[in-house]
Amino acid sequence: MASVEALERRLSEAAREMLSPARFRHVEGAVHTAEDLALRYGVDPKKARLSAWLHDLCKEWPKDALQAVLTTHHDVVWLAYPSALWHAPCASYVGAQDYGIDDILILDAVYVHTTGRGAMSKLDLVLWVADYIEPGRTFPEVHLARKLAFFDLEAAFYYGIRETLLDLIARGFRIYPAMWQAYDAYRGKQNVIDSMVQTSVNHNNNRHL
Ligand code: DGI
Ligand code: FE
Ligand code: FE
Repeated sequence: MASVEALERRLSEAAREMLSPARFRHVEGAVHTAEDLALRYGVDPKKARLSAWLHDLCKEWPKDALQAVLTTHHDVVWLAYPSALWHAPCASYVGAQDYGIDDILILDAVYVHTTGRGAMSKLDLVLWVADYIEPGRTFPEVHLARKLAFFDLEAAFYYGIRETLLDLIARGFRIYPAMWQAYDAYRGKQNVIDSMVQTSVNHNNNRHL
């Protein structure tokens, strides 16, 4: 692998070229948040930054280009699921092929950054959660997710995957199997979410005493 600094420069330039300004800002936000989470949880911050620069590189590629990458790598299961998911495995293959990334932790984190999986590495969790809570995200659930993220990373991931699943199910979308596995594997974290919610409720009530 080339020097980390050179690789980071190449990836950030590629992201600037391939992505709309708004999406590029999302990626920059994810890079900073991933680094913060990595430092908090003992993950290599350089790997966190590289995986975040790479994660959405293929997000705006045309469908046929994404399909070609997946077909070349004999990874066609994705094609039966919505094309919104394809950019994640594609960015992983492109990272290896075009940018010489050979670190399996980085490539895997990028591969699973949309769906998650049953057994998430710490870097998988850092990237998934950073993508969900980076400063540009404005959906209502993001506030609790941000509180959880620096307290219990797995709980933050579980909260995010559960909210995303609920939303997708409500809209009738097909669910990629790894996402169900992620939900099952981290369900035990529900109690952390419940106590965080309870703490916030108590805190707000006490303010009015
Ligand atoms: O690329 P980003 O917008 O930063 O975020 P992302 O890669 O996490 O999510 C891309 C979209 O994919 C998002 O709208 C949620 C959706 N998604 C995640 N898992 C599944 C899914 N859509 C379907 N239909 N099925 C899934 O399993
Ligand atoms: Fe993405
Ligand atoms: Fe993203």
